[in-house]
Amino acid sequence: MIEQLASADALLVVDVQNDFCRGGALPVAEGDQVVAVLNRWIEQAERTGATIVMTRDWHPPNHCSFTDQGGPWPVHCVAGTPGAAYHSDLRIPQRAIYMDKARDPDRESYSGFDGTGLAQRLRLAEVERVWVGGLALDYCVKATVLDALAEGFEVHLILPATRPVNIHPEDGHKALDEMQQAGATIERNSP
Ligand code: VGL
Ligand code: ZN
Repeated sequence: MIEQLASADALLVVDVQNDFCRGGALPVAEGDQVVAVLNRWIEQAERTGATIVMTRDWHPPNHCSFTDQGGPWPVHCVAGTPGAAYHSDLRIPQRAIYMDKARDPDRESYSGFDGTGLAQRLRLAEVERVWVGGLALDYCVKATVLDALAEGFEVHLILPATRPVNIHPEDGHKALDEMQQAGATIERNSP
């Protein structure tokens, strides 16, 4: 891991939900494996007073991203359903910014920063660096990392804490390249 998370750090836990894990509607290969890694980061953030942000993909039943609405994805993460719940082994911190996103039926939204006011909240908390993990690397994690950079944060992607959907086999690698080009640091090691 890094030296130690501190109060100027935020941990962003992106969409660790049943539908993106084994047996879910839009499963990411090895998606479950991010849980144990992220739990260790969450515990450290709780201990050190770092800001924790927990996001969920939280769609209405008629969301435009669903194939039956002409979109690219099977029905997934419908608000309030078991598939939209956090993975049952994920540590749910008492003190965190909880954020449910992509709730507008007519708009796709992959980034935790998109229309949520998250950047402002992090600035109010005097956050300078963000550490990002979760699902999926090539969609919501990538979009969140790129927006965090655009908002001026120092961004670290925790590689062992994320997995790609890989609709195309190289998508995960391309996403990493893109994030690195944009200024993110890829952390290949993690407790
Ligand atoms: C996501 C596809 C569709 C994600 C959300 O969380 O990465 N991917 N909706
Ligand atoms: Zn979605």
